[in-house]
Amino acid sequence: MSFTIESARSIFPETQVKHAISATIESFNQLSAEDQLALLWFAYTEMGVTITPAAMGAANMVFAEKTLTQIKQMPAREQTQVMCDLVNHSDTLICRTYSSFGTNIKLGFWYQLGEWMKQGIVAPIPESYELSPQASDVLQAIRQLEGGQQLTVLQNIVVNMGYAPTVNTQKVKEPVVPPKDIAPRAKVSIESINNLIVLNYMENMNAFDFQGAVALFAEDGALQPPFQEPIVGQENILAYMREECYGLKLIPERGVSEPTQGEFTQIQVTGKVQTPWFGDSVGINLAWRFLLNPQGKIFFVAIDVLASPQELLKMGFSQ
Ligand code: EQ3
Repeated sequence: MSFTIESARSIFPETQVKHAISATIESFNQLSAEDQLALLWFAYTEMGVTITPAAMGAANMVFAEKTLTQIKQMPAREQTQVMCDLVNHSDTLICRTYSSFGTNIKLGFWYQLGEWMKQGIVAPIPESYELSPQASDVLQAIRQLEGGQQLTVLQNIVVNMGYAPTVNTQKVKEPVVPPKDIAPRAKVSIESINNLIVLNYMENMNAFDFQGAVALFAEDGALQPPFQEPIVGQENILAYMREECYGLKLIPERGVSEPTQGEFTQIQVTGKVQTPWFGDSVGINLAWRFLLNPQGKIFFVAIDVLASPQELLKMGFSQ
């Protein structure tokens, strides 16, 4: 019996616990726009992590400059309205433009607004703003998440804001960077894993050699990012990587490899990823679940954000 992308999604089922992250995002989405904005402000200022300004360079903010300047020049009430529109997914020009941005530009957009809110250039959240009891519960739930998970919640919320019409959405492309030279590529080693495809995947991703990484996939292979549907086919995976993966640092640590049905091999690796936003100060706990086909190509890889070091232990990995 062979695998389909659908059946591949359930390899190593213990990694896919019903996640505190999805539950928190679901309850966040039930709140009013004002509560959402205020809660994000409180959560963000409490988290105690600082964004490295260099990340703004990686985000290629030039695409968002016009919209940001437009917001900067608005009266305070309109600025608040724009922010509420983004949260409410209203069909406005700014919401449509925002939706066309890649993840990094969206994060940079809010980072800039946040900075301007601190400086009083953009309407701030009033210090005396009282969250509703429901919003306070969601804030409490965010506080209880581990650092990397809190960032994942923030990122997911920010990425889903705006208004995306279902047809004809023109995506703003992130810059395409040439792969680093072979020499400075760092060799990756993973405890208990010597599979070259998996090791090359990590090395190519860290060198931003996305063409090299995609060549390791089967033509109809798939990559499933956290909390998303699988992206199928080499061309789509390449477009995704060029848009979303520049600046990521993959730090795989250990893994298990086992043969499975139809001469496929399943390999689970745990480790961390660092994002350009926080440099090496924050590592997000991750698992990669690879399924290699009989030709040794990646038929499927899912990336899951892990809950906590405890969850790693539950999966049989020691810290
Ligand atoms: C202004 C303020 C504070 C208040 C206002 O009311 C509302 C908002 C939204 C505000 C602003 C909030 C801001 C500035 C939030 C910024 C959040 C940031 C920078 C979050 C960054 C998170 C990054 C994460 C979680 C990155 C995770 C990366 C992963 C999981 C990568 C996985 C991958 C691997 C490892 C692969 O092998 C393949 C590719 C893939 C990408 C899937």
